Amino acid sequence: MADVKKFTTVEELEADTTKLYERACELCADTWQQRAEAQKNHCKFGEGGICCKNCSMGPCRITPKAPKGICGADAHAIAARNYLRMICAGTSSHSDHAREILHVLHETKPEGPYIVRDEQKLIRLAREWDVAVDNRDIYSIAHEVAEKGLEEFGKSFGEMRFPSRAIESQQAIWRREGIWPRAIDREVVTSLHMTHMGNSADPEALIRQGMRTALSHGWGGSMLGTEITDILFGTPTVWETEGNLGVLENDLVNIVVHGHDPVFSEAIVTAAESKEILDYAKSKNIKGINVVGLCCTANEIAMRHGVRMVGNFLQQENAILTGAVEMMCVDIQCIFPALPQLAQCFHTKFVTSSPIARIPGADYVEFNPSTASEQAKLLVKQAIDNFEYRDTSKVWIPESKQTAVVGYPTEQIIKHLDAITNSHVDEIGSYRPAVDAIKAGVLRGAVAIVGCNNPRVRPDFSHYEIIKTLLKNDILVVATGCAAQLATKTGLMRKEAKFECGAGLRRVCDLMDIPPVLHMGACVDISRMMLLANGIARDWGINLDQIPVVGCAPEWMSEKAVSIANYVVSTGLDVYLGIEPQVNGSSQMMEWITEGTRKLTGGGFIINTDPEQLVKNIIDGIEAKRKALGI
Ligand code: BF8
Ligand code: SF4
Repeated sequence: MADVKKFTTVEELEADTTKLYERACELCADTWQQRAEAQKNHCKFGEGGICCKNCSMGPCRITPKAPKGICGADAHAIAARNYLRMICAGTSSHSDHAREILHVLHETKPEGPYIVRDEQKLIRLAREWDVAVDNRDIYSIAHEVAEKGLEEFGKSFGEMRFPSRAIESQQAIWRREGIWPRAIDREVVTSLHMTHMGNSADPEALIRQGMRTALSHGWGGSMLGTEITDILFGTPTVWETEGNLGVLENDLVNIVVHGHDPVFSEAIVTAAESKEILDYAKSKNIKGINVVGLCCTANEIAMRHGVRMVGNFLQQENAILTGAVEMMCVDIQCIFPALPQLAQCFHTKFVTSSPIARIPGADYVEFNPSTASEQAKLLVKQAIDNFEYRDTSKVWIPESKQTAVVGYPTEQIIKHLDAITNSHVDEIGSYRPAVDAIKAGVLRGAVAIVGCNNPRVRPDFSHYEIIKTLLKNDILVVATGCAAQLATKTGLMRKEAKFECGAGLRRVCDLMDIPPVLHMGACVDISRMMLLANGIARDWGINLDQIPVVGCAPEWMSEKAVSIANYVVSTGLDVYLGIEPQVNGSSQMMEWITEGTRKLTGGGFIINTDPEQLVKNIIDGIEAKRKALGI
């Protein structure tokens, strides 16, 4: 049993990964480490964003000798178009996820399998959207809200609703700059149209459309995903849980749920707890079923059920390599296509469930919300049946795990703030005590640490170093996604992590009874962070670009991250990146992403691939904002 008093260092995490990697080599399994080595001489055109294959006259690659594509597009046009396409893919991923969830809300009924769990939130949203609520059945309200939500994707006229949740000064900026999104699908389609051969070649126009598309994600698709998930499965609350590979159990049936869509993972969790399944397990002499989460699915079910988190993105193969996983069930996004083949080295069953993520070699069980319970029970039974095929000679589960306190959506943060001041609580609540703490300097500011891990840099190292340094400097951290999981598995999400903090932050943790790294959920929940920042600016009475609150994605890798970073800067907040976006083949695009957007909304990127320097940049940035406010 690991000593939970101490933190788990990145070196200790790496020792487990190395041991599992060596076992993979012995078993002839193919892993990301080998593939990253084989891919290490990355294409410079790709890195710079200056390869265009938008038509079959190309591909055209920009060099000093060939500064233009056949059509005449230069490096700036090509890099900007490629960048906008990345934003589209990111926006589409989270938004399509939300669309699926809205359809589930539309199918809710009192007898289930999916029901309305947070009626208050549903009513609040219905009122916000002018849906009648008085003397009405809750499911009838839910279905109309779902329809209204689905309209946000493709409405023919008008514009999106959630941006009007922002403070007025921010809304005015979006209006002034012409980037208030109209509808999610419309912004994505417009972007793809603009980037088709023979259309936009002006980086400014492409960047502005990127911001508008990204806003349809952050203040649209993502926010819908979060709100509707809360309505369906409950708004998260505080849970004690555990994280890292050590949550796999030697004597239990281990099921890993991996991906993002909680509609699937919730059904598996519920099935594994049902009497029918527990009786079935007993009949097979099985001691119990251990469902654990991986990637963002882990965040979703940890903060609603306390389900333990086995790891983040680059640990997905490690989980299988323990040899102790009976079944890995995946839904959508961030799933390595390498997994089915790896699973074949063991007894592990690998199940895909979504037509969005079809992977050769997997068992495909298309998940249908109307038959969710039966399907989930069948899968859990298959995992139980598979236990007897576990080859104990191939099993090695690292011991390392840490406890963590998770589940701090804005509602929970407000509750903790209210508890200290006994302040007036209206429906929205107030961040006033947090604002006062920042003004007084007890807290210097807050940083949202988000995103993936990435073999381009030492995985997890930047997250760990940056979070620890911020805490020492009295800067509160809020975290989502794989960054949140790093905090979980190292122990930084325990309340005891206050001993890593400066005196001011430690006092805040004591007063509020919180850990210094607040778990806000999955990446889709970065929308919660937007509302948090918005609430702070509102209660402070200043603009969003003035508050000492910033975002940081030290090890990002996905197109979702590109889009997220863009909606955050479009919301006026700076974003600190540890990985350079693929536009450096264009000086104009580098200027646009670092300085250009700042002139439009007040937010921009600060890029530094050295984590030690990056955290210095963050602290300097926060102190500069404080100075500008005269505090
Ligand atoms: O959406 S942090 S690796 S798991 S992309 Fe993926 Fe990145 Fe993890 Fe969640 Ni977010
Ligand atoms: Fe080349 Fe222009 Fe075609 Fe791109 S759109 S491949 S730059 S000709």
